Amino acid sequence: TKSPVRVAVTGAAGQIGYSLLFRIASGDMLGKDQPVILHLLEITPALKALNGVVMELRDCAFPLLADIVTSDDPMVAFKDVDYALLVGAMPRKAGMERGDLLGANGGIFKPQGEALNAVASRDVKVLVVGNPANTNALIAQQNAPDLDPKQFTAMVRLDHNRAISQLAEKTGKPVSSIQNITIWGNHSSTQYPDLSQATVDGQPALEQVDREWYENSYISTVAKRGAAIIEARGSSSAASAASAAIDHMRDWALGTPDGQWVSMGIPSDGSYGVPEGLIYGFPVTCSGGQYQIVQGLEVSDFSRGKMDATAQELSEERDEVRKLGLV
Ligand code: NAX
Repeated sequence: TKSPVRVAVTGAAGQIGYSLLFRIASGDMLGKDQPVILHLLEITPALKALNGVVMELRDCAFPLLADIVTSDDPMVAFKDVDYALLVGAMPRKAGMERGDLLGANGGIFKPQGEALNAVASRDVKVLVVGNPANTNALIAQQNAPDLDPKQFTAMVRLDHNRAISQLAEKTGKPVSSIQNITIWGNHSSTQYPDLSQATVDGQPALEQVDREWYENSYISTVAKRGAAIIEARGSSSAASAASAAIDHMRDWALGTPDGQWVSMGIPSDGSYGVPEGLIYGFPVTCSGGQYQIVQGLEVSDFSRGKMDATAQELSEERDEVRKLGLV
């Protein structure tokens, strides 16, 4: 049997945590043969609620759950962790400007980046879920100079999965028949869900839906799905966000299926004209615990415009956190 790996989750007493932890502990993320030790980080006032979650985790008697560590100190919670899912963040409150939001999150992701740098496994794989996810990932990364920048990623997988499900619904085909959708850019309303390479049952998706629907309905439905969930459910997406985080980490750690790609927010290496260093959604394949950008895809003028707009937003966010001295 394999020896346990250490998985940190921040914001562990929150809504996403309540779904995510049980899936990690049951083996959905790293495989049904991989024992895990959960390292759960919360702010001090939430430790009591976190203890309740820990009681439930123990009550599941998951065979793969080897141990649980809880703390309100990232230096304790991140000690020797192999994976870190940074979920806890400061939500945007009414009247908050982008600068205020980025500043508040800097107060979380700067010390967490420093703690990962100091105490995590040298091979730690980091996924930032907490919004604004791409720029929070950049802040953590820039404060962890001893780790490889490529170890820091942001979640656009929920958008990717939403894009699959919307196309499946439109074409009346199962989600399993759909391949090679890309979410380019920021996990925000400027994201670009791109169907130009997508296939349904092996046939080009854009030959099966009309262009007008794609440009004027599909893209905004995917980008605004989070708001639609809040409107319907009265709280933000949690189980689907947790499921996407599981998918992101599983594919990164265990690999993507042959001939298929997924979308991950990763540091740009300049591919597709995206400014280097931005944490930007790209099409990637994974194997051996590494991700690679899918190269050589044709980019239409329509795509170029959308890809540049979302890069522009991320550049502005980066300028803002530079001004705040966070990166
Ligand atoms: P909740 O408010 O239910 O939970 C957040 C938890 O984080 C709370 O328990 C809070 O005490 C904790 N927390 C706050 N600061 C912390 C810190 N410094 N260290 C450790 N824990 C801390 O939010 P939830 O619904 O779970 O969402 C979490 C984050 O995910 C939010 O920022 C949200 O915007 C973001 N999302 C990102 C998505 C994505 O696709 N990238 C989609 C879902 C979600 O909206």
